[in-house]
Amino acid sequence: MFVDRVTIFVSGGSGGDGCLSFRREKYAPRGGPNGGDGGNGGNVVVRASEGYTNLAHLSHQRHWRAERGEHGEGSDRIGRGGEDLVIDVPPGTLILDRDRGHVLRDLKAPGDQVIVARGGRGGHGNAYFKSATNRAPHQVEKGSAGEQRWIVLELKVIADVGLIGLPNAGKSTLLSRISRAHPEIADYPFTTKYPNLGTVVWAEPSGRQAHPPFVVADIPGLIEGAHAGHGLGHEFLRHVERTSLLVHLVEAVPLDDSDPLQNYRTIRNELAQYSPALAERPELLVLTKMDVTGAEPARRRIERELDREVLGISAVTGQGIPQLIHRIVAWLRERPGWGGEVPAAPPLPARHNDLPQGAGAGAAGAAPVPIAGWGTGV
Ligand SMILES: Nc1nc2c(ncn2[C@@H]2O[C@H](COP(=O)(O)OP(=O)(O)OP(=O)(O)O)[C@@H](O)[C@H]2O)c(=O)[nH]1
Ligand SMILES: [Mg+2]
Repeated sequence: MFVDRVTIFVSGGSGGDGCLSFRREKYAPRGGPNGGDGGNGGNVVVRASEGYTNLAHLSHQRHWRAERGEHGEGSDRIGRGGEDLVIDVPPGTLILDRDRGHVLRDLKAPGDQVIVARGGRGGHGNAYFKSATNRAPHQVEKGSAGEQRWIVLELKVIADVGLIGLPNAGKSTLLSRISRAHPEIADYPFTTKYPNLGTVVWAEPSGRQAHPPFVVADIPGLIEGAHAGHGLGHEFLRHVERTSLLVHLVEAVPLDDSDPLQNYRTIRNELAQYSPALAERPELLVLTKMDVTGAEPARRRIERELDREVLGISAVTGQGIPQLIHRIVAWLRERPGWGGEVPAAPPLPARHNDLPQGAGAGAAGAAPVPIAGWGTGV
């Protein structure tokens, strides 16, 4: 099960009560006050941790309460503080206050953490209230209650590149070719039901790594009306909100005879309706399944009509995939804090029959041809 949004109730542990006590010793009949303070209650802490990919482990428990502080005791013994309760979540989880609606923290990197409910303070025991004028105080404090609130945990995966497109465009297939991710792939719409992440590491034939790894997110296919909740797409569009580059995959020769250019525009329209900021994100336009007859003329036509670069790939033959990764790396490298070298662009095959053996029209399902020099996804 993949869960990317949960609402939970968190409460800090209450503080322990202060103690009312007087020293009673054989030779000190009127011993002074010695009631200790109560311990502080534990905090509820949410922490980003690498071992988690979604929030499913939180979906079965609504209430999360940290340990209470122990009460103070006689002989000036202070109550033990309550332990913090730590809730682990995947990096990329936003923590919101449900009722006030504001973001408490965006836990981006592993180890980031935030206290979502503070424990209550321990109350003072009567020893604390002793003074020159009041040598035998009977005053004690109760521990205060811990903070309580409803919080919403919302995962927005952290990836450099987001794959978008209609169902069946070939998004998951591409991810499986360039990384070690194993998304489900099939020729029916909405095969992908939740986001998959894959790490891409490009290695030259010499084994030299030409750029830092980058993370690609594959989300369920979008359809017309996705921004209004149709299909699965809307729910998952937020998972590409944090990416810095969109790779928009369009089937070159759609099985249902639809027009690829129109299909492209449908998704662009959905993006704009969902979020203008997302619609302005840089985008590479890539036609898929270039091994199918008629794909290259379709690519050229769209390139002409849109007057922009349109890449073409085939996950079956490997055609165009090195060039696509080269373009992604070149783009990411422009971003501050991302310092990889751009690998030399592999040459484009001049003609279709330059493709490796086994490539052919409509070869869906055929064993993919290895892509020379491209390796090691994670
Ligand atoms: N001929 C050919 N078929 C391909 C290629 N890439 C993917 N396919 C086929 O297209 C179908 C859909 O591929 P997926 O990768 O599942 O498509 P998707 O975009 O992830 O689809 P959803 O998860 O439903 O949104 C599968 O049957 C793939 O085998 C390609 O390059 N050439
Ligand atoms: Mg898929």
